[in-house]
Amino acid sequence: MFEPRTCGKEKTLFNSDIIDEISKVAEIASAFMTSESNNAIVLSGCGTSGRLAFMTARSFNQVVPGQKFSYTIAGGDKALFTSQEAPEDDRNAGVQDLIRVTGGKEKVLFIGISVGLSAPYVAGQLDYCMDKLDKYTPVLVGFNPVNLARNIPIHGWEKTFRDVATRLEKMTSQGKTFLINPVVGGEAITGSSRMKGGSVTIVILQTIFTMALSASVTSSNDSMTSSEMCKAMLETYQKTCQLFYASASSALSSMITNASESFKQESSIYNVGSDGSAVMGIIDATECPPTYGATLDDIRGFILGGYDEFNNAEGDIRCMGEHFKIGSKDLAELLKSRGHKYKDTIIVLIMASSVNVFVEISGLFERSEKELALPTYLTDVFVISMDLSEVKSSVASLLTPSGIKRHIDSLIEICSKWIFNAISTGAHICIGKVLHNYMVDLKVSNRKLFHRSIGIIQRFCPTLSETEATDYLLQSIYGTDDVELVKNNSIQQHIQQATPQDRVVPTAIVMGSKRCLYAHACQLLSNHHVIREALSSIVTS
Ligand code: F1P
Repeated sequence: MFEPRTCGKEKTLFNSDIIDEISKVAEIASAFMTSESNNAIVLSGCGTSGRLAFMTARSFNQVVPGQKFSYTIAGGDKALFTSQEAPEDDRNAGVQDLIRVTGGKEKVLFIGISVGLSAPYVAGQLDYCMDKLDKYTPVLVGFNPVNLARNIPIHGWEKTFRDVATRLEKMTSQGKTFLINPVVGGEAITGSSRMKGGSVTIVILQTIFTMALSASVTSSNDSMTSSEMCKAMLETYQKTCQLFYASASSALSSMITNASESFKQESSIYNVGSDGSAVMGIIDATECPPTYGATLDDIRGFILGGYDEFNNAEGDIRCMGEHFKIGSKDLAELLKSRGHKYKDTIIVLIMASSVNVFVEISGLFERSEKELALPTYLTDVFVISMDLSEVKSSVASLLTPSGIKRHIDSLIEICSKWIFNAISTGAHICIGKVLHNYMVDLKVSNRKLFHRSIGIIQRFCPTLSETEATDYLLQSIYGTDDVELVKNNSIQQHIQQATPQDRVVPTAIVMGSKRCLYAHACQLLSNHHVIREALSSIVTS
């Protein structure tokens, strides 16, 4: 994540060109944040990237007057709690959402985030902004070189993401747009861009706006350029990351064990916290269904204060269903309604001090009549003690007091992300959802995931051509042995059919490796509860 300045010929986060680009965007953001005119800063993305756009807009609206920040996320606020992968493919929806939030604004700083440089929703928005540079200043944040941006057709459009990124790269060289695309290295779980990709997204966004918040200090500080300040800020994340893993590893491993025990006993994990840490817990829970084929009940997130604290654009949307209830009171109700057979893990993040102590409490608990309020039923207490005072003093002279506070909050939020991500990832690995670092039981719920699934099938069935792997995927999606019946359906139809289904990719892998019929593959898989064991034994036997 925080690699040296170059990786091969690619630029990493600490490369001076990347630092300069972040600094330039921070200067523009600062002008937007202090201007009295009717302008806006809009952050946008799909899935995790959209949720982090929301999170950043939420945090900075708390400290910057005038509610300057807004966000768009494919699928709307529903996507903050339940994965809405299909709207990611809709570049028109992206444009319409952008027009809606920027109507009546004079100038807009638009930051489009797509970790893999792939989301059509964001591509549409960036292209629209590039056509209207008198109003919009577009910035693309992602973690691929432009030549590796997605080059697959976007439904109903003649451009691909790569075309849009190439156009933006050209305009960036003319100083009209901005491109922040360091290479951050492969994800530990292939394709799980919520991990490193998500973390570096936060690092970049928070650095931009915290620097902007403190621009008055930079301009009065003759001894330091804004690029030097940016580098110093990035180093505080690097240092925090080192401190975090040095202090948290053993506690994390116990928490992962607790959480996986819950899963093994068909029980759930509940992430709870306050403010930004709680938002991280909710985001973490939301990502598990598309990443691991988890159910919406397997992991859920809750925030103290519910929607009043969450501050999303559409407000209280609990009327959409059970999984949109996010308050700690909702959790208390839920726990009351669950029977004694459940062995849920509740992870409550509590900050003992905002600067140097970071406490985590988790409990694999047994229920009793008294267990109605947090945190009486917590059983295991894990203390992760980190001294951030050195980190704080390294930025003390660079930031305003509100900048320092925001920066420390941001460091705590990123540590919260690492805790929640480690537990949910670790627990899913323990129950066999990952094979050779591939999340083999993913949902085939949008174009990107459709193409990724074909790659995963080929990875485990190396003798299959791309066409054969696609055929097996289609047979699995439609539950048929006659691919000719479904081959001519559109990718959109394939995705619609696949989205509600379980074990689509594992079934296709078994069919491909055994060259067997659909029913036989299902029967072979049904003999195993754990996908990793099933595939290891079936595919290698
Ligand atoms: C957006 C995203 C991911 C999600 C899944 C589907 O990716 O929603 O957040 O985990 O891979 O795509 P990106 O546009 O940020 O690359």
